[in-house]
Amino acid sequence: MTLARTLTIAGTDVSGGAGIAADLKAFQEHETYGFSVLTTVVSMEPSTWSHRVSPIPIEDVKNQLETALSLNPDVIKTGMLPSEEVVELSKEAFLNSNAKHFVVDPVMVCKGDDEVLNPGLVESMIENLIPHATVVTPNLVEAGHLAGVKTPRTLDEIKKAAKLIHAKGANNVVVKGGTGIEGDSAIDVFYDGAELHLLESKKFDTAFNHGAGCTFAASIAANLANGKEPLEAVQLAKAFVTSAIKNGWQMNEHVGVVRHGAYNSVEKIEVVDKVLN
Ligand code: PXL
Repeated sequence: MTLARTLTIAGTDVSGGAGIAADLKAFQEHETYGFSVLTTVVSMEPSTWSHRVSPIPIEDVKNQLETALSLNPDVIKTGMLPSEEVVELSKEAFLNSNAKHFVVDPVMVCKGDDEVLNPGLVESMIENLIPHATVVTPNLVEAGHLAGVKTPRTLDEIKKAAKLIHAKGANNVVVKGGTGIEGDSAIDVFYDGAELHLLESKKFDTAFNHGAGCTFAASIAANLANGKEPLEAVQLAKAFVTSAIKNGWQMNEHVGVVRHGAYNSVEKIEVVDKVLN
């Protein structure tokens, strides 16, 4: 039996909530074969949890990409890319591969920090990644930067931003409104160039959602690798990440992480708990 091959080009977050750890856990939950090219190391100072971001030397990124392409990914996903050069290398990797889909999570900041990792990155992503993306998955801040507008805050502004990003060449856009819009629902907006679709879930009263964005994009990538069409891939990923957020848990006083495998495991665990207690 063969598995669909899903490659992530991303950073490592030591907590295991976001970054390549999130991607590989999500890939596994979808029964795709996950592998990775590491671009950046993100560690946190234990008492303040301020992020320290160290790019991997460019030769090592090139070497990993060479190996990864020789392993024939079916879908390539990007996460944290620390420089314009790595953005360009990621585009070339996709174009030189036989991958059918390219999922671009346009990571610009880590949660809690609002400074863009590197100012040239936004333009470089617009030029190099967006035109090739099967799906691009910005949060509200990223959507504002990619669309060239102020951070969208209302449903109308989000819809406009999705259309502007689509106009820059993405095949499909899903703007993660998440809990950022007023009301009881966490709403994401999907646009395929023809129709707008709203993806709604309940808002959960939790701060333990570190890694939600990476997990969502990785789930989309895996669903595409398993043959789903983009809209269905995104709808299934919304259910997957909603369960991961609902079951998020606190790791220390600074960070609570999503439970990447909750969609597949929690119901079973609840049933087993009931039988054993
Ligand atoms: O959630 C964005 C993100 C992506 N990738 C890595 C990260 C973070 C945020 O902390 O550390 C490696």
